[in-house]
Amino acid sequence: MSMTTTESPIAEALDVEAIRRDFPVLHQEVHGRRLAYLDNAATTQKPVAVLDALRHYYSTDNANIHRGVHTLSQRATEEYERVRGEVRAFMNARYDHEIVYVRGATEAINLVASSYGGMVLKPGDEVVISGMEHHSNIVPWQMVCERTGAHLRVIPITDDGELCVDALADMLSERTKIVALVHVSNSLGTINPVREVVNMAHEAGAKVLIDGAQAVSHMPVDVQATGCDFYAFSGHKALGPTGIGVLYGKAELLDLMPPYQGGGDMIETVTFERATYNKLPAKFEAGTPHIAGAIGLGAALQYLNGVGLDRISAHEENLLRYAVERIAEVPGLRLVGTAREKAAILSFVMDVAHPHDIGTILDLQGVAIRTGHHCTMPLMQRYGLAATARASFALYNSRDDVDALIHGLHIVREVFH
Ligand code: C6P
Repeated sequence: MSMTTTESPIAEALDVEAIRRDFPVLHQEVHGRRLAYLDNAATTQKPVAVLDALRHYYSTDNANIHRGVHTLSQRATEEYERVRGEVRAFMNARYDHEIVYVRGATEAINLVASSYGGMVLKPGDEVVISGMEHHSNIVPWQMVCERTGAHLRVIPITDDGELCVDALADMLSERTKIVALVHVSNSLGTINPVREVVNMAHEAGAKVLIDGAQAVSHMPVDVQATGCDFYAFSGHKALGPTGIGVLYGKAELLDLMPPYQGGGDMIETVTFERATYNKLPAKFEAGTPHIAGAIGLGAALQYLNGVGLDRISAHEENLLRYAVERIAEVPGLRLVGTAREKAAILSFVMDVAHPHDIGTILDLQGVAIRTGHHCTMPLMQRYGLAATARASFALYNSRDDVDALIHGLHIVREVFH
């Protein structure tokens, strides 16, 4: 976003009040105040359509998939696979079998690090990540580097929280095998230039994984346009249930990769001597998956499509502008993360209060935010901080939520000043 005050006309078309009616959890008071839920980067709330899909599945179709000849099993299998096609369309992947169901972004990244990283990395090779990664996109790479003798290198970031693309250019070489980058930073809100990074990495012969945990449900995502090799996201941050997520991988890479886990469904034949593996995507889906979760995720993506990702993105951009403008009224408050391209996530610190105290006082005002290191400890060290307070927005947030946040922050000042 660029920080001007003009409203996008597209966003005006988004009927937030109607959207809010679809989210039952928002209609409650917390400590006697209207709930302002601003912790969407941690997890989003679920619309009735998702709750209904879960209830419907368990009430009418519940069965294990890919196994039974009976009607319920066939129905469950059909639904599970139908949603795979919906996820494919949602991300604009080429084939359904490029969509692997996983538990969430964390598992998706672990799968790629362990399977693809374990397959290609040799001593002296390099994996490149950025200075704003979530622990989920750091630790799996540390683990595979330790196993293979490869090195982990980190693209620095500017004081504003932007990726130093020039530094990346200097870093890339024939030793670089993988670049793993967050699409939208959960702590700073920075939107990274993923297409540019993919092009640069591909020129150097490296593959690229994008951690899309904070992008999906806030902006359109097109894996073919981005050109990335892998893309990871979690259902629960995109209006869907917890315990379900997606790994997109280019078919030719997934085909080459060894399985991540062994068990039922991922095999073709098994003897005590050896096993042969199933074709994609079953090769990566060992055991009974989160069938209901996949069906709930399908309902969530349908809901997002119904509202329109462009409109959601424009709405959140307007909210961010308004929030940035209003938060400047609070004395002694400093924003952490002021990149030019920024999603609706506001991290901040205050001179008078620790982030945890800010979070506690805001909670008493009905305002839910997250405080802490947000699973980005190296990033916090980069800024010399132990923690920030973070307000993160979604499609159902309105200016009333921003006003409640600002009101609460003035109370924080009164209490601690
Ligand atoms: N960030 C937050 O409050 P899982 O836990 O697998 O659903 O998502 C992990 C993850 C990966 N990448 C990014 C950029 C993320 O933001 C997250 C989760 C939450 O910021 C919980 S720490």
